[in-house]
Amino acid sequence: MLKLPDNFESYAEARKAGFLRMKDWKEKGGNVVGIFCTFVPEEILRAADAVAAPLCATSEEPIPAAETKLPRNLCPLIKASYGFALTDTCPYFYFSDLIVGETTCDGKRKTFELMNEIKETYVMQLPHSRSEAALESWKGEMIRLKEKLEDFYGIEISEERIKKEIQLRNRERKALLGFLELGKLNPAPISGYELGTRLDGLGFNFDIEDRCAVIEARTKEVYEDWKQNFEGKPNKRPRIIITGCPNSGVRDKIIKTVEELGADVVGFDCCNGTREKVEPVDESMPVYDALAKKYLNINCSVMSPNDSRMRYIEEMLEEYQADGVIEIILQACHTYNIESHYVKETVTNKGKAYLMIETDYSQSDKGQIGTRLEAFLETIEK
Ligand code: BJ8
Repeated sequence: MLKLPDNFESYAEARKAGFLRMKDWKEKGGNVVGIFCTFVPEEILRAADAVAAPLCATSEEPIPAAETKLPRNLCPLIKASYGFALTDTCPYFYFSDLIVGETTCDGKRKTFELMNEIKETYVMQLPHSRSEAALESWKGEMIRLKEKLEDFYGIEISEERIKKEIQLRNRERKALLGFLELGKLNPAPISGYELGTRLDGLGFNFDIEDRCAVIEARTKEVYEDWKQNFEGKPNKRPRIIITGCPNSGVRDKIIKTVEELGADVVGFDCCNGTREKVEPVDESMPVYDALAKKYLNINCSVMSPNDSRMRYIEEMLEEYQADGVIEIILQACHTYNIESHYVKETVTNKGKAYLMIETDYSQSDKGQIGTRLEAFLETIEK
C-alpha cells in the first residue's frame, strides 16, 4: 500500500474534529440541515444559510438498537444511520434543525417515516427515471425544498443567492475532481485509501473555501511528488476501480486489504467518489432548471434505466488504465445488486476483471473477503 502522509487524518478523527466546528456554528446561531444523499441539492441548503450535516453512518455500533424497530435484513447504512438517531448518539443528527431525505431506495424512503417521529424529516420526491416529465417534477421538488426552508427558518431565499452557491459548489466539485483524478496517473501517486478517506473527511469541514484550499494543496503536493519520484517508472501493481454502494463503512475491510495485497485502488465510481462531481451545475441556465438537470443525472442505481453509469464505467476503465473493477454491494441493497449484472457485463466485455462483494458493517466476513480478494488479484496478470 502506498504510504500515508505523516499528518494523515483518519475518518474518525475528521468526524470528531467536525463536532467542535458544528457546536461552534450552532452556538453562533447557525442553521444545520442533516442529509443522507448526494441527490439533495446542497446549494439550496446553503442559500438558507444552513450547513449540510452528512448523516450516512459507517459504524456497526448502533445497528442492534436500530433492529428493535427495523428489519434485520436491511442495508447497514440505513440501520446504522437510523440507530444513531434512535439512540441520540450522533452529534450531527442532534445538531440538525431539520432532516432532508429523498425517495431513493425503498429502505431509506420508509425509514424516513420512522425518523420523522424523532426529528422533522422532509422528504424530496425523487423520480426514478430521466424523462422530460421526471425532469419537470424534479424541478418542482427543487422549488418546494426552497419553500420548505423559507417556511421553516422564516427567511427568503433569492435566486441570486442560489446562483452564488452554485458557483461556489462548482468550484468545489472541480477541486475534488482534480484530487480524485490523481488516480489517472500511472504508476499511482497516492493510495485509494487516502483518496477516499480524505474526501469523506472533508464533508465534516463546513467551510467550502477552506475545503478547496486543503484539497488543492494536497493535490499539488501529490502531483509534484509523482513527477519527481514516480513518473516514467514501470508499474507492476494491478489498478482497480471501486464501484457500487457508498463504501466508507467497509473501507478498511475491502479497500485497505486490496492495497495491502499489492494492488492500487485508483478510481471510485460511487457517491464518495467522482459520481456526483463529474457534472457541474450549468451556470448559464435558470437556477431551478439547472439544479434539476444536474441532480437528475447522478448515476445512482435507483435510476431506471441507468445506462449512463455503464458508459461512465467504460470511460473510467480507459482513463484510469484500470485492470479490474470491484463492486461493493451493501447487504440488501437491491438496486445495486440487480444492476451489478450490467456492470459485470460492461467490465468483462472490455476484457477486464470483475468481482462483486456483498457485505455489511460487521467484521465477521473479513477473513473470507481477504481470501476472495487475493484470488481475484491473482487473475490479473501484469
Ligand atoms: S445517490 S448511492 S447516497 S441513494 S441506502 S441505495 S446502499 S440500500 S446510499 Fe446512496 Fe444517494 Fe444513491 Fe448515492 Fe443501497 Fe443502502 Fe439504499 Fe444506498
